[in-house]
Amino acid sequence: MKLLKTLLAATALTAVAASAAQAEKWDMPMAYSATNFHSENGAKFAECVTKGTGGAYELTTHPSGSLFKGGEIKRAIQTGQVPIGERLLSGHQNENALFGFDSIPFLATSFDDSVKLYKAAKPAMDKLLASQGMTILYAVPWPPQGLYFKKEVTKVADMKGIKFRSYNTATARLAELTGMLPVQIEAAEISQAFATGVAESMISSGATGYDRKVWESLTHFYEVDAWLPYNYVLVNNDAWSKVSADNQKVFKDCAATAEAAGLKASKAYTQFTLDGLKEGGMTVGRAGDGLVGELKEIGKTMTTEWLGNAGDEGKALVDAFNAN
Ligand code: PCA
Repeated sequence: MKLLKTLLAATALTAVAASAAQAEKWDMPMAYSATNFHSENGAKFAECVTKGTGGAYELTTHPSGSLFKGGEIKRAIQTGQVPIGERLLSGHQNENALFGFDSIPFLATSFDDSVKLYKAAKPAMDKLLASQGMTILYAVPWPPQGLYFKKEVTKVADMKGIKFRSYNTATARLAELTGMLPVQIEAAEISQAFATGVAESMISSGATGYDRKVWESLTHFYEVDAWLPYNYVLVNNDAWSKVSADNQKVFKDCAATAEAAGLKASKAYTQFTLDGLKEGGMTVGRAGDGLVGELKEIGKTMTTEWLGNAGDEGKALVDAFNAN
C-alpha cells in the first residue's frame, strides 16, 4: 500500500512537471483592434509558434490594448510582466530619439523606402533594445500617413487651433508647427475622442481611420505619405534566454514569415482602407501641391530637430539609408 502511494505520488509529480514543461503560457499584448492587419498577423504568428513548438510555448494575443495599453506595452515587456508584446516604438522617441527614425517627415514615403530605412536603422535599434533587455522578433510598417480633418483643408493656415490627436512626439511636434493643439490618444480610444470632440484631426494611416470608423465624425482624408511608422514584436531577453535553441528557431522562422506577411498585408490594406473611408462617406484624395509644399518645409525643421536629438547614430543611419 505504501509503495502504491509512493508510486502514485511520484506519477502525479511527474505529470505536473511534464505539463509545466509542456506548456509555457505567453501572453502577448497588442495595442490595436483585433481586426487590424497587425493584430491578425500577430495572431497567426502566435499560432505558428504554438504549433511549431508542439505547444511548449502557448502564445495568446491580447489586441485592442486589453491587457496593456499601447503606451504601457514596452515597459511591461522590459520589466518581464509579459515575455512578449507588440509596440509602436516611435511612441518612445521622447525617451530616445532613435526610436523615432521612422517618423521623420518625408524621409521614407513608400513601402520600399521604408523597408530600406528600417534595414539601415536595425543595427542601432537592436543595440538600443539590447541595452534595455529586449530583442526584436519582427517589425511591420503601417501604411503611409495622411491627414484627417472634419473640414476641407488646403493650406496650413486652415489648421490653426484644431485639436489634433497625436501618437508620438513627432506627431505632436507636427501639430505645434502647424498651429494645432496636440493631445496624445491611443488608437483604441480615438473613435470616442472624435465623437466627443476631444480631438478633431489626426495624422495616421487609412488603416487606423478605417479600423476606428472615423467617418462617423470626420470628413476628409488627405494622402500625404509623410512616413510609415513601424510596429515591433519584442521579446524580453530573460524569457528569451530560457527558450531552447530549437524552439528559438521556431520563433525566428515564424517571425520571418510574419514580417513578410505583415508587409504584404500592409500594402494590400492601404488601398482597401482608403476605399473603405470613401464608402464611409469621406472625401479621400491626395493633398494639394500647396499644402504638401508647406508640410515639406515643416518636415525640414523636424528633420533638423531629430538629427540634433539623435546624435551620431541618428545621422549615421540616415546617411546609410541615403547611400543605398
Ligand atoms: N496607426 C497607428 C500608428 C500609425 C498608424 O497608421 C495610430 O494611429 O495609432
